[in-house]
Amino acid sequence: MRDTRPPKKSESLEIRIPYDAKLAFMERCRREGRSASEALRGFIDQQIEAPRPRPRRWRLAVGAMIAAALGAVALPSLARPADPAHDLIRRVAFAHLDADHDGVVSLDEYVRGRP
Ligand SMILES: [Ca+2]
Repeated sequence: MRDTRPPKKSESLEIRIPYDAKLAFMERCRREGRSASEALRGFIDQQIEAPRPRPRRWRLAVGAMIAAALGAVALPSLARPADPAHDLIRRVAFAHLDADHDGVVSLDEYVRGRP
């Protein structure tokens, strides 16, 4: 017989983020009527289920031309697949900058949010 119950939530994950980013994230979760745990579990599930982006050939070609033109080794950084941890950090950093949580970082928010 197949067990159809959802897997037990036995593991925890601790992250360190700026205080303002935590407050902004918690406020957004509150407005959306969900807990921070629910939001983060949803994000993690999306990252696990999402197909990994494949680099397009033209990107590799452009990367190779730039690397050749500059005499640099640009190709490895252009071909690097998206990292879920970096994506989370970018989202938290964006939430930190987007003070009024409208999904857009204005010039004022950008300037105020810079260290
Ligand atoms: Ca904003």
